[in-house]
Amino acid sequence: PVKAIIFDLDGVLTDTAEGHYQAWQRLADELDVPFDREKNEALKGIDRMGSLERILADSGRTLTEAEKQEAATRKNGYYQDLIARFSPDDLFDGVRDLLLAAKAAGLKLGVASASRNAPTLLTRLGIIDLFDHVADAGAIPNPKPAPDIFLSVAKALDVPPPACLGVEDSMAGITAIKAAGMPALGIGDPAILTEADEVIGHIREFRLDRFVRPA
Ligand code: B16
Ligand code: MG
Repeated sequence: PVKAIIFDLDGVLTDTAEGHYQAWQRLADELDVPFDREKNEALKGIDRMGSLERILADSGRTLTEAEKQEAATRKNGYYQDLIARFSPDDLFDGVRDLLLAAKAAGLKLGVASASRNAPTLLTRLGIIDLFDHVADAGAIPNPKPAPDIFLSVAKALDVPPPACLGVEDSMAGITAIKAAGMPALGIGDPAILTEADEVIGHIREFRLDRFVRPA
């Protein structure tokens, strides 16, 4: 039985996946390198510098280390402008009730987001206090699709990985969850999230009673 739920943030609890896409698209246009929504799909869950490196690799364009740092910082500025006005209204439907119901059922709750903006965003969304642990993305050795971030949250929650349900919207994230030895619930398109144990279209379709025993 599931004793903890470890949530991804962007694209699972709120619609920042679109904000990340728009910020990368703007940067790519400025750098004059090809980018589109399809390429963006493979960047979901990938950390900031890893994402930039993939965009550049696809284009054959090379930047110096200093130029890369500048470009990544510029993208983050565009992204932060987009999330500056986020409030509890920006939570996806059903998220708050789901978190409260999971806590009432005695589950531990964690966040495994690759985003260095995660704590700020969770605070703006008004839900940071509902989590027992939020991963510090900057302190995780290997980024998604490596299992490290999910394993570190499981450890902090003191729950064995097989009893942690991982919830993700990205291919890299589902791979990370499975590599951590956890059941994976995908949010999105089953044709894309093929490694997930189960896929639902939206977090509002999450049925807690499927994973926990009734009290
Ligand atoms: P930042 P998640 C990920 O968050 C996003 O999916 C990904 O698009 C982004 O590049 C990454 O965070 C890093 O975010 O630039 O804010 O540090 O889906 O793991 O919650
Ligand atoms: Mg995500």
